[in-house]
Amino acid sequence: MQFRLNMKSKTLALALTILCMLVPFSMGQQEAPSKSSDKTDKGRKVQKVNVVAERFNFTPSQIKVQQGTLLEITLTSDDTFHGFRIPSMQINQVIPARGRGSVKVVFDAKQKGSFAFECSRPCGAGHTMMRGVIIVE
Ligand SMILES: [Cu+2]
Repeated sequence: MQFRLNMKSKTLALALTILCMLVPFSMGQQEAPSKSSDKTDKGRKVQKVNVVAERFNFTPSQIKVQQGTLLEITLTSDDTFHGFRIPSMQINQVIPARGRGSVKVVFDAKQKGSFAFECSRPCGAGHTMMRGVIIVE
């Protein structure tokens, strides 16, 4: 009788030991797949900048931003209609003439590098010189 009981409790102890070893292992495995899905804009750093366009420049013409930031550019004109184009990003917006409001462009600074922008609306003799750059570092 005592021998059989001993055997049973030994088996039970062994089973418990195995279970204790398996539980943390399987819990660790369950946590792994949920990591890649947090791609919302919540928690993204946002940087706002006001840029003024006038014949024939943008002020500021150089904007620095940290990689991973959402850059919100509010554009106004100090004279006529201009344009704001970032050729590498398929961004192109009309900047309304002075007194007609502003336009907002959101630039997602995903990659490091220099991203040139330029006026996309013929505005006079110096139109082609009207450009600037966003530097993502
Ligand atoms: Cu122009």
